[in-house]
Amino acid sequence: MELRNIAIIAHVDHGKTTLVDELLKQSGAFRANQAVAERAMDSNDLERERGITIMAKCTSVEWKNTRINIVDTPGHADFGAEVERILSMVDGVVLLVDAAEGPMPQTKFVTSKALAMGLRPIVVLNKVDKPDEESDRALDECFDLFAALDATDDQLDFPHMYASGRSGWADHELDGPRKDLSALFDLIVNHVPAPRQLQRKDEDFRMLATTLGSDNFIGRVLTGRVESGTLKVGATIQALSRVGQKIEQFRVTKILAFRGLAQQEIDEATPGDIVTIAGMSKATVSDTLCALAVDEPLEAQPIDPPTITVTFGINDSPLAGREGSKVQSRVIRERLMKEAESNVAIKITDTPGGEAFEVAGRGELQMGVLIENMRREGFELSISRPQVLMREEDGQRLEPIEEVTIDVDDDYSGAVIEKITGARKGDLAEMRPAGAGKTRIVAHVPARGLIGYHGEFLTDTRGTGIMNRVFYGWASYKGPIPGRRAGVLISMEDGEAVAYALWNLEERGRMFVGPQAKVYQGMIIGEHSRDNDLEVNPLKGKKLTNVRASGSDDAVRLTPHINFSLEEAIAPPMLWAYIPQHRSDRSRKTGITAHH
Ligand SMILES: Nc1nc2c(ncn2[C@@H]2O[C@H](COP(=O)(O)OP(=O)(O)OP(=O)(O)O)[C@@H](O)[C@H]2O)c(=O)[nH]1
Ligand SMILES: [Mg+2]
Repeated sequence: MELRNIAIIAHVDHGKTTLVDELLKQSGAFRANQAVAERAMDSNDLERERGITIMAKCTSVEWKNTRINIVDTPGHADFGAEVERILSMVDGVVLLVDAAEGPMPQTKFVTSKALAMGLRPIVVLNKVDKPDEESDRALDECFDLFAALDATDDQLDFPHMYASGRSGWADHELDGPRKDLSALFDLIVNHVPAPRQLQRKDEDFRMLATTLGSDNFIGRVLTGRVESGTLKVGATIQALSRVGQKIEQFRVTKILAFRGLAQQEIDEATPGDIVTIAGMSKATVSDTLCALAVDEPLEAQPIDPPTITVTFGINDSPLAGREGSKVQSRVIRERLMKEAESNVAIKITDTPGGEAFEVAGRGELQMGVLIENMRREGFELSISRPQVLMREEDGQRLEPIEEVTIDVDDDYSGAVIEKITGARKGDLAEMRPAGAGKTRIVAHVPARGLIGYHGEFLTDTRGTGIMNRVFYGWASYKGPIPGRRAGVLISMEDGEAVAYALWNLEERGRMFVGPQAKVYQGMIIGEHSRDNDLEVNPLKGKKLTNVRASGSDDAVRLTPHINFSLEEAIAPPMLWAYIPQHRSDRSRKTGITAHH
C-alpha cells in the first residue's frame, strides 16, 4: 500500500478538527452504524467542552489503496512549538484558511514554518458556506502571505480548493458540485510526495521522538516517524539526546500504528510510517530512538523554553476542603510531577518550605488547562498570578515580546492604542482600515503587559474586539509596567445567583457570573469599578420574571456577564474565581492584581 503523511494546520478555529471528522467518515474509517461524536479527534474532556484542540493527534485513513496518516494540530498560539515539531514528520500540509477571516496571525506562523521546511502546502479556503465568505480575497491574501514569507516558485504555485469541511465537501471551483471530499483526497495523494524514508529500509533503525504521551496500561510512549530501518517488538534499542548523549537503553514492549480513531498493535514498524513506541522510561521529545549501532542522533529542534511561571500552592484559606479533597502539598507535588513527565512544555521546581511549587510553561492557556484539569480531579490550590520569564544575554536582561493583531470597530481603536502603547509599553507596528468599519492594529507588546489585558480589552471594545497573539521575539527589558489595581466583588453568601440581584450590582462593576450560577461565600463574582474590594449579595432579590438577558424586549435588561475562556481566567483577578477564597484573606488578594 502507498503511504502519505500530512498535517492539517491553520489559525485557531478555522476548522481543522471538523475537516478531519469528515475525512475519517468519507474514507470509511467508521462502521456504517457507528455513532461518532462531533470533532472526534478532540477526545479529552476539556477539548470537548471548550471546542479547541489542545494536543496534536494522529489518525490514519485509507483512500484508494493509499494509507494517509493525518496529524490534527492545535491552532492556539500557546501550542505553536508543538506544531513546528510535528511538521518534521510529514511530507505535506493542508493549510486551512477561513474564507471569511482570511489568513490570521497563527496562519502566518504555521505557514512560515511549513515553507521553511520545504513543504508545499495545499491551501483549502474553508467555511465557504458562510454568508460573509470572501474566498477570492482570502486566496489573494494567502498568495501575498506566501510571497512575504519568501516562498519558492514551487511553493507559490500552491494548489487550492474551496471547501466546507463541516458540510463534507471540497472542490477545485467555488461553484463545484459540493458533494464530497474525494477531490481533496485525490489532491493529497497526487500532490504530497511519498515519504523519502521508504528508501532506507536496509539501514539501522532511527526515529525522532516527536510527541510524548502516557497510557494507563502501557506507560510512557513516544510517537514519531521512522526515519530509517525497521523495528520489531522485543528489540533492544537506545535513546540519544539531541547532542548525542546516551539517555537509556530499553526493550521495545509495544509498537502501535494509527488506524482511524484507534491505535493498533503491530509487530514491526517500517520506514516512513508514523508509529508509537512503548518501553522507554526516560527518553523524551527531540531524542532519537535508534539501534544500538547508531551513534549520531537525528537533527532535532530544541524544545522551546517556558515563557511564564505560576506558583501552585496549597489552599490555606479557612474554606479549604470545601471544593476539592486533595489539599496536601505532597499530593499536589505528585500530580505536578506526573504532568511534567508527559508534557514536555512544563517544568516543576520546588520552593523553599515545600508548600508551593513553581510551574513553568508556555502560556496562559496551557496553565489554565492544567489548573482546570487538576480542579476537576478534586485538587484545591492557590495560584499566584502568572509571571513572565526573562532571559539574560551578554549581561543584558531580555523580555519576551508578542505580536498582537487586533480588529476593532473604528470607534474603539483610539482607546485600544492608548492602552497598549501607553502603560503596557507596546510599539505600534501597523494600523489600517480593515473594511466594514473596522480597524486592524498590529503592535509589539511585552508579554508582561498583556497578562490580564484581555478582560480590559473586551470592556474597551464593548465585547466586539478580536485579539490574537503570537510570540515575536526577545527585546531588552522595557522597565516596570505599572499595574491597575482593580477591586473585586465578592459574594457573601452560598447559593444561586439571582438575576435581579445581579442587575442591582451592575452599577458596581462587571459581573463574572450570570443568573443561576452557583456561587459561594468568598468567591470573586465580578470586578469592582473602584479600587477596593466589596462584599456583595448576589442572591438577594425579588424573583422577577421580566428580567431577561440583554436582547429581549423587556424593560429590565441584564448586561451579558463576562464569560471567561481558560486563558482569560488565568489572568488576575479572574483566575481567583476558580478557587475558594475567604473574604478576610486580604493579603492574598492584594497579590492578585499587582503588576510587577
Ligand atoms: N460555517 C462553517 N463552520 C465550520 C466549518 N468547519 C468548522 N466550522 C465550525 O468552526 C468551529 C471550529 O471548528 P474546529 O474544527 O474545532 O476548528 P479547529 O481548527 O480544529 O480549532 P482548534 O483546533 O482549536 O484550532 C466549530 O464551531 C465548527 O463547527 C465549515 O465548513 N463551515
Ligand atoms: Mg482542532
